[in-house]
Amino acid sequence: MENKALTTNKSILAWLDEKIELVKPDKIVWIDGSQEQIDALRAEAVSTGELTKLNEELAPDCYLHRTHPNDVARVESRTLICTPTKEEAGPTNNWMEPNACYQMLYDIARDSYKGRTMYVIPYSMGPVASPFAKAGIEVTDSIYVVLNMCIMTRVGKSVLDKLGDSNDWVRGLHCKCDIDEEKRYICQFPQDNTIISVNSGYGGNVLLGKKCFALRIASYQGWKEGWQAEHMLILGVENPKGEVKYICAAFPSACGKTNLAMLIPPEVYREKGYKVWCVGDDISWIRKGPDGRLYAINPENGFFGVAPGTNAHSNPNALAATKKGTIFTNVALNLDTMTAWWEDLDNDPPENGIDWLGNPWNGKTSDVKGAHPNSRFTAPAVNCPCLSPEFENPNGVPISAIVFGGRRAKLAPLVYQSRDWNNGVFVGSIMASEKTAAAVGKVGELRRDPMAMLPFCGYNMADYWQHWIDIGKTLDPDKAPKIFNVNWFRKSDEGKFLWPGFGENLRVLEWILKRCEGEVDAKETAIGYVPYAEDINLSGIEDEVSMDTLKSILEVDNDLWKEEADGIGEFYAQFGDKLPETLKNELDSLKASL
Ligand code: GTP
Ligand code: SPV
Ligand code: MN
Repeated sequence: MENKALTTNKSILAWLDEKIELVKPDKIVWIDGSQEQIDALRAEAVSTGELTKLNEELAPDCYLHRTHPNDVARVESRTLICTPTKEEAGPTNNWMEPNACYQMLYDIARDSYKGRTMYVIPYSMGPVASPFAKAGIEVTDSIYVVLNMCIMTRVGKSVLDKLGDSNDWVRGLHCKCDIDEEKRYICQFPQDNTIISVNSGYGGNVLLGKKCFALRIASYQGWKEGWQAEHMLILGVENPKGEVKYICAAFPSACGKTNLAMLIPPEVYREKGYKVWCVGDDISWIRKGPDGRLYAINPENGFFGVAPGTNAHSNPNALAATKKGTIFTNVALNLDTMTAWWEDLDNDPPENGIDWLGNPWNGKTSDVKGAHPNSRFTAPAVNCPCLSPEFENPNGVPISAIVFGGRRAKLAPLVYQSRDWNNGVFVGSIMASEKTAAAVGKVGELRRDPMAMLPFCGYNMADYWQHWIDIGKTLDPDKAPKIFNVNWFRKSDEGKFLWPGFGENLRVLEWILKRCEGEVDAKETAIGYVPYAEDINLSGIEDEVSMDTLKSILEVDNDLWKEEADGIGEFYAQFGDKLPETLKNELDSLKASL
């Protein structure tokens, strides 16, 4: 199905010629995003076994894919930021000198498309017509990547038409090679607008529009251009008067963004007329609008969500989003119904199944998991029943509150508010969270993950913090979003979650929005403003959460926080002189108040 180039843009064609010369594909296919082309690619992938077609009646246009067992999550240890100097990448990124890195990658990629097809995907991050939107070209030898990109981004000729002859587009080269984990590299070259990913076929490593572009490259672009790319969901809370207020929230990978973004209000809220609208579940691009407020768009067009734990109670909207046109990666397959299954989907695992490794699997008797803990669905945003009417708004939505949060069994209270913008930047910078299956490594270990951006910041984290502080200086304090921190994951000494979470988190969002409107008082503590327990609405969950439990998870334990402050000091120390003075002062004043 070889076809003609979709553009005459010289910078694109010249770059492509070089890449063709390097990887030597048998043929070249430009992706126009048309339904006919997508159908043909699906059929081809099914014929080679790359995809398994699911039950057309129960799961129309849905497919299953299994990646190599050594290739099931992002690999942070092999993700590099290639800036001319190591200092530009900073102490929290892996770094390699760009020329040496290009040489290494070219040696790996050379001739790797022999016998394969090169797919050229022109895509836009953001609605094509949006002034926030940015174009990219991803070249890949994987149909799975093409089909995922067609869900996750806006693909096709309109992107190229908008770009015209411009050189302002992000270059992305993906080569599956042999899925050799010893030669797997995910490399960003921020100064060159370039991404090269080799020897992986998994999600965040290969859907180059997502973490590589929309966060690592875009965070760098935002720094240079005066805006921000963040690992944040965007949701709208509609009150009974029909007013909608928008919140951005940054939680580390697999810490509840998709769940919060699509939450269904508890019954007591639904009865009053509250609604929640999802604008995005993973990435926000944020900039100041003409009225001086911050506006956010979701640069993506779909959801690459964690499957395990998604069910009719925890997240019915996400589940509904996966009912058609969805690609499931590394979940279990029910051979009797030809549908996808994962842990906690329901209490009825397949007897006659195949697990994520491709082995026969009886979910009723087996004690191994059917789906990988980081198995995912790729679902079109339009499928989501609570998708915001503002989803396609080219100018984005105005942000009232920014919320940081992590997974912490102890210490961090259910919610607290920072004193002002700079104190809020401090609160984001000291985030810590227990590691999850979203990245290769030990699950459960606590680590610092500032603004949930540790794996995604395309430049020195100290410069990134200074950028946050500088953005704050441009905002009128009355118009700047208020900054909060939440923790849904406090546990009892027996290891039980103390807060019910999920839909019930709206109770905390309500307090946050009331604070933004100055409608509720708060208690000042050493770390910031904490709710009075009576101000968190427990109506309908009194049996689940006693007043004592609520008080315990709102408590600020100064002794524990003193230890924490020492840990923050150690973390900050690696940034040396680059640590913004503002953050050093914030830490000093935290220590003083403790
Ligand atoms: P990425 O897509 O990796 O960036 O992750 P995400 O932040 O969108 O994570 P997601 O919403 O998919 O959450 C993943 C995990 O968090 C699942 O195991 C959920 O069950 C769990 N989770 C989400 N919200 C809550 C909550 O409010 N309370 C508790 N206890 N668990 C939650
Ligand atoms: C994350 O890990 O934060 C994700 C999934 O959202 S991935 O696209 O693989 O990065
Ligand atoms: Mn994410």
